[in-house]
Amino acid sequence: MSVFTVLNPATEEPVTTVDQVSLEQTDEAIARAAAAWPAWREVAPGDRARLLRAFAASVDSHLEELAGLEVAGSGHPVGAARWEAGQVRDVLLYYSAAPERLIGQQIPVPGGLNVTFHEPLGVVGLIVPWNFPMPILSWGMAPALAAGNTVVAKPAEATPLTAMRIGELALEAGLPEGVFQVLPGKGSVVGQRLVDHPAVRKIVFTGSTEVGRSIMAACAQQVKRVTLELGGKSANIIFADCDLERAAATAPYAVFDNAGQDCCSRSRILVQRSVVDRFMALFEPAVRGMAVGDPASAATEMGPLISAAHRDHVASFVPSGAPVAFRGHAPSGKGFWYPPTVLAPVRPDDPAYTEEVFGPVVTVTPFSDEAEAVAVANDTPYGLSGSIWTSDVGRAIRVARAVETGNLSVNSHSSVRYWTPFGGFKQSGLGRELGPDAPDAFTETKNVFISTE
Ligand code: TAP
Repeated sequence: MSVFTVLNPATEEPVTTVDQVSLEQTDEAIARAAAAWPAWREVAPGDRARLLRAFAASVDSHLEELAGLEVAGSGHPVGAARWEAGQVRDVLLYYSAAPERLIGQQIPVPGGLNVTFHEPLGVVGLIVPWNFPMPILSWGMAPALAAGNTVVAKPAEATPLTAMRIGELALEAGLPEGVFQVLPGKGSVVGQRLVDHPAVRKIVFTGSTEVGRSIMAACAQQVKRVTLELGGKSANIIFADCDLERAAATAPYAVFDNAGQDCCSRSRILVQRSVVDRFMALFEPAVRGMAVGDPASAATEMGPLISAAHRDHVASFVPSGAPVAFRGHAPSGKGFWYPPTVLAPVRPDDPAYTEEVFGPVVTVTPFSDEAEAVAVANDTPYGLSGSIWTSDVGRAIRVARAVETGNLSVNSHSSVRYWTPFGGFKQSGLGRELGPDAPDAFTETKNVFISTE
């Protein structure tokens, strides 16, 4: 059996070791999930709702433990980690209302009527990345369970600890054996088997566009349902007529949150030319003032990167001679630290400007007018997120409609709420998660004609 050593990204010290699930064990888990499904789909809606609420309560009473695991195993600042554990509770509670609302339609037709049912799919495979181990797990798990499916989840190899604990909490809360299982292991073994196994009826994948593309191709072999949440290269568009102080003060959090390891990171700041100098003068102290350091400290705003290899990857976007306008600070010594870094002016073919860095590196690019801002924002294969700063309501709506992304905020740096739909345009993904309709994506609509003749 292979074993993975989880490292604390802030200290490089081992946290614990985790036994990796093998191919055979993956097959056994899928068989357990398939065996558990007929009984789970028959649980009365009110009882399924009660079990999900008990699961939420169990998460709630272990928030500090879960947050502590994410601080140690992923390097997330403790304030963020507490919020992430709270998100698991809240998403479970939100979707605990769904079992009693999976209602169909009745459609009068000549000679009778048709009724529709939302039928659960069966076993759902959930593949989770390392950047937000808890929230992204819950976004797939909660609506899939609520809709009457059983779930087999694979956390990222590097960050399995919170998902494994959440799997235990599900059992402690009373979810039957086999309904929700967590399999720590490699993507190439466990993840690939979930994709290839015919008993797994849907894959929910969050991760890189490259792996997402191969998963979509593999799912096509069995016409398997798939939701893809992939990469991003989002724009933070700042017009001259906005509250520039607020835009500059919040811009660091729009890109350096979670050390930039965020698919929604606004890693391209586009600023109207007439206010670029003033924006940079306001942005610089905001970046230098970010509290980067010990994730266990409540005052910390940004922690380390996930691994040494990822730090090397991020650093490769800032070679010597790169146009560094200014930088924040980062601790020296042990830990996978990288300072918040602002690049300007950047060439349009600079990889830091065109590719997803997934680290605390942002570019600043001027634009002349609204049309140019939209064209530049859309000049990317991605389309996940973005922000628009302006005091002109008409412009805010015009630009929001014109920018090809799934999730935008106006005069705010954040746009993700679990009760609103989330997902990408273009190569940022396929399908939507969250929001009131999410359970429907874990069902098939069945249409039945009933003769009255
Ligand atoms: P990936 O390398 O794509 O890994 C994501 C998950 O897929 C991991 O659990 C990984 O396992 C697994 N995996 C790898 N190869 C696989 C295969 N052949 N078959 C099945 N599963 C496989 O991404 P990452 O580096 O962890 O995450 C960063 C990326 O995720 C970024 O591009 C980011 O933008 C994106 N992301 C998107 C969103 C949304 S909601 N759109 C949210 C967060 C992150 P291992 O752990 O073994 O590698």
